[in-house]
Amino acid sequence: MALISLALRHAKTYWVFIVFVLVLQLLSTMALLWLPSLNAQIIDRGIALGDTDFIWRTGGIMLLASFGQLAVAVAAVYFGARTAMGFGRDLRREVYRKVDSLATLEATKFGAGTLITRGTNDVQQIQMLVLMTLNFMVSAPIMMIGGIIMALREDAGLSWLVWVSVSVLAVIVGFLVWALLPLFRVMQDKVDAINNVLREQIMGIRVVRAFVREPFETDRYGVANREITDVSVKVGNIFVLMFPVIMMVLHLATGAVLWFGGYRVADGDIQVGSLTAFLQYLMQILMAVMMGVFMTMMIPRAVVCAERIRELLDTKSTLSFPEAATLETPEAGRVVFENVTFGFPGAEKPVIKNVSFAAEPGKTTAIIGSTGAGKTVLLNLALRLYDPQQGSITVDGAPVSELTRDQLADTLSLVPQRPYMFSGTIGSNLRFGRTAATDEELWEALRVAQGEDFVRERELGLDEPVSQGGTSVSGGQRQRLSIARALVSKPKVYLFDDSFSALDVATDARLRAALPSATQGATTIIVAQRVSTITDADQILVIEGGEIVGRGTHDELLGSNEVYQEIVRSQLEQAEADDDQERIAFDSSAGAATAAAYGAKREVE
Ligand code: DCP
Ligand code: MG
Repeated sequence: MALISLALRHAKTYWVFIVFVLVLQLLSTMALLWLPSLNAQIIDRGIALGDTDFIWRTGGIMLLASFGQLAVAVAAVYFGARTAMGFGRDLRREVYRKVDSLATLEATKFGAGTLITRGTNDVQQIQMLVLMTLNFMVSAPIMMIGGIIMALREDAGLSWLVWVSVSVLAVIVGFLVWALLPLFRVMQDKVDAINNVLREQIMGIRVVRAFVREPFETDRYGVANREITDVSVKVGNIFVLMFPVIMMVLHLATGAVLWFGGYRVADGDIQVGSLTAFLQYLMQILMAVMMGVFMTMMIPRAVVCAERIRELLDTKSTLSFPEAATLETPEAGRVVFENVTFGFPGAEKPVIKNVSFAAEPGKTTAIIGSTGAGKTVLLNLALRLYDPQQGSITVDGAPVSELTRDQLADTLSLVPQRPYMFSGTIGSNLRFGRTAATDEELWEALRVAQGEDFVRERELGLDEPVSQGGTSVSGGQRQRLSIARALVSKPKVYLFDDSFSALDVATDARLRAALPSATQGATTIIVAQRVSTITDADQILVIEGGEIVGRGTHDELLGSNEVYQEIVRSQLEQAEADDDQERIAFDSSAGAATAAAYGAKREVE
């Protein structure tokens, strides 16, 4: 049913083509049905009576009919193919748009592997079926019914042969198709499985190598591969049966026609020409049955694919974005969280609990907390990767849920914890948020992000190719490029998710010194691991288990907040343990304060 509804929806676009193809197929089939009877006339009238004129005339007509049929058939196939490919393209586009609109949550639920299979292989299966339908849907039934009528006109006495052979063929083939059906469903799932394993392994290849897990991963792939092989072999076995069986029925039918027909010719019931025509019609009928079978064989697989595509298309994105802008795009970028609570679907406890804060334009708001505290989730909520269950998130008073995607993208820019680069060049990646940016602007952003030097060192500079995922640059370089990318897009709100962790302390300091002039009055929210990164922030939020357990400036928190003191102390101890020398370098500005706090904490103990 999914198949029919998908097909009908798209048939609207192509109905002119479809009708045209069907008419062409009709003409072609009628020509094919006409030819054997002309042939019979040549034999029975022309040859039997020695009428050469008649032979020439009828032969000429047959020649014309053949060429006409050829031309019409070619045209039908050509337009049929165009229609089917166009249909495939539309469906692929629809799937792509859907995937694009899915919230991260739903996309993760499906998994990348199956989303890719559905958008490619599944669509292709349906596209194939559409092509076959256009080619055979009209011609097969007409050929069959027309063939039967014509055959009976030639010799009604042999009609039982038609019924017997058609029924035998239909029963056998029907049984085989019935056996194939469940296998096709399994097959498509296995294609998903193998895609998933392969994808994961390519993505995680470094880890696999590092842990020498190749044998294990190879086994995993082996299992998936064997499973798909097993199913394919089963399908293959059935196919292997199918063709000999069909051929056998065809040959038996031919033999029977000649055998029984021979007697009838000998008895003078029919003429030789009629018998020849009858044989040709029977072949056409059985061919039509075979074409029908090919189609029915494709249907089960296409139905499975259609259901899978339907399932995807029917998935309502939990996030809907307004189509047209109803609110002004925020100008200042004041981000306000009010009593925000968020939990992942199915999880017992919320990950963010009752969080309220305001991040002011021109100021830096820092978020610090242990790993798993909910810092990344908090930033993702502002970006609207998820919607909170309770509370509101606004920018300049406008709820983020009422801003269009473009407005959101113009307003907020995220430097993710794990930066991602797209295949292309350094320049194309930096222009991701604003394609119109000039080279000069890119260099300026790189300068601020402390990435200028290493890009200058590259032979091609901004045109240096970057591989998918950014694996051709180092982690720290990727992080700097990602920071530069955010700077290029010039948003009102910058969200840095632990973006300075891969930088050494000195570079970190230089970057933070350069940032304020580059971000020019924008709101900056920084998630950080190192206390030294955020000592001069206007406001620091200490977050623990999804809750804000402290807020204030560095000095305020040092005096009053135990969690913060604990973080500072542990980092200082770490630095001390590393090396006294390094402790001095730990952070020139925060060092004194940190040491003081450490002393204070010691006194308390
Ligand atoms: N979480 C989840 N499902 C996700 C993402 C996160 O269940 N798709 C959970 C795991 C964590 C909690 O949410 O317990 C908070 O995750 P965060 O990514 O927000 O944690 P942090 O960013 O604070 O940690 P880190 O400092 O390690 O980046
Ligand atoms: Mg995080």
